[in-house]
Amino acid sequence: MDVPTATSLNEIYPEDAIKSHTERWNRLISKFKSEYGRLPDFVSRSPGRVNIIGEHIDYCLYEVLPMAIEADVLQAVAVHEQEAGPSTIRLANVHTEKFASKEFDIPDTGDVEIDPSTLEWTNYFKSGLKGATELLRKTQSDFKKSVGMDVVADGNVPSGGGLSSSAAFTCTSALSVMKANGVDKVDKKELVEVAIVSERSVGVNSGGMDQAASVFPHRGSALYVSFVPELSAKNIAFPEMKSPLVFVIAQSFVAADKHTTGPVCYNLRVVEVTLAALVLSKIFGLMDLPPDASPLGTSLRTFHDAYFQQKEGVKDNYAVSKSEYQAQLQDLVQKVDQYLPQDEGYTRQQMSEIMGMSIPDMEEKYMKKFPIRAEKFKLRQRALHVFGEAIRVLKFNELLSSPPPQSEKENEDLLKSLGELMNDTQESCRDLYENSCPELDELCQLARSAGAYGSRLTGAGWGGCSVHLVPENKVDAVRQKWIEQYYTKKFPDISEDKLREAIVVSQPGSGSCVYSVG
Ligand code: NG1
Ligand code: MG
Repeated sequence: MDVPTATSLNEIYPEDAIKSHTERWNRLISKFKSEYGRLPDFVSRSPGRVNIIGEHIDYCLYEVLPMAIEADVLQAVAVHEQEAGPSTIRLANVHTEKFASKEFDIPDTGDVEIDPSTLEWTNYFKSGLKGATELLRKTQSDFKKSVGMDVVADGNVPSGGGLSSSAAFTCTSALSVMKANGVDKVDKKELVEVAIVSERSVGVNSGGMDQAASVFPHRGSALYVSFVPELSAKNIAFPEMKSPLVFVIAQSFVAADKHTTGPVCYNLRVVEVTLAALVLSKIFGLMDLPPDASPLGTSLRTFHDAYFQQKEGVKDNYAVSKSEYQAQLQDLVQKVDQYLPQDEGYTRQQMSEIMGMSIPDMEEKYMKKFPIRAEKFKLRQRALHVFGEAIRVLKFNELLSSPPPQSEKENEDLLKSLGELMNDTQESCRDLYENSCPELDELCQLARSAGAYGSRLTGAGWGGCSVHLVPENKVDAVRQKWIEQYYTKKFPDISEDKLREAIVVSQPGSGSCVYSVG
């Protein structure tokens, strides 16, 4: 399955949005001309995403259900003639005020340095470049380094807001580099795999949901993403319904700073769930878990499959039926409840004793790439969230994939059931995974009180965005409530523009593509 080539914006955006995107694309091309004195060879694009359900479980290798949004990252690219010596990459951005132009050389080795301690927009280009280079080396034996390129980027996915501007940027960059180096047919799965690994070099041990959601989707569908036995994605068309599914995204305008150390830290959660997998596998006397594609090489999913294969004699746990799989997860929730009883968390000492691994070895293996300061690790709560959330994704997908409702009552029931699952996720994020914040809780509360079926944070949390399933005829009421009770209270000087940016009704958008210019 290759990344599609578009020849008109109609193939990318919904009809009512073509006009504003045409203006954007024109601005991008003029900026390119004024910056480099020529037309680009092509434009690559990849969208942001909103995660409908399945939070913080992608890096545990459990299925997730995001959808692409319309907002995206565009890169207009002109390819340099191949010459001896270093290749030069020139990067400019339509939003010069925020993102200053940069230029760097790719040395003869072909490898660029990325300093994850600086939060620099061009790092995300470099990470896409790095990933694409590695892939090109694998597929073309004589490939050494990328050609030079002139690039102008434009993104309208809000950054730091849980809509995955970073993955949109990394995917677009990797796509640009592959295209610039003569790969005409870029395989979607390869692109996603490259972008997942690349993004980890920028400072977060992330899972693969965002990159999959940026590349694979078809317009009008949510995406059911699986990570085992290998990465795969299934487009789930929204059912035809009298009262359709309407997802509203609301920003909290609390900047989510995932990079900070301390308890509000993405990387700490990744360490906690990895250690939970190791501790559980020791408790159940499993043989060593095979390494997997999760950020630290061991995941709850791998523990899960090993448990049922080694203890219960299941031959191939990927092949069990959906209901069996759900029952297993339910069983694991009970196991955690029983075998990981400590509410206050586990110390390094305790974990090292259970795992039979010295503290320095444990730190070297799991806490070195991104140092962790925490003293207690809440294995119980984190594992309970992960297994519970994996069940909710299964249930949500089952509801979406069942035959469309035939009566108003069925329609209403379906929306309510979907909403309840979203509400349960929010509760679990707030209480077990502790990745919500008072502002996100408040946005959810307000939406529900104005008629939303379900409300939850989306993305990493600790700020950023929330997503709400809202009856079509209540969207205005919900919006009004937020404006009165949240936005204008918290930000008395908020502008009309900012408010428009804050609340967006989102239809599922289409994934990455390349547009040939001229
Ligand atoms: P955000 O913060 O929304 O980009 C992050 C991770 C995802 C996933 C979610 C939580 C990155 C690039 N992405 O998303 O992989 O783990 O948090 O579900 O960090
Ligand atoms: Mg991100």
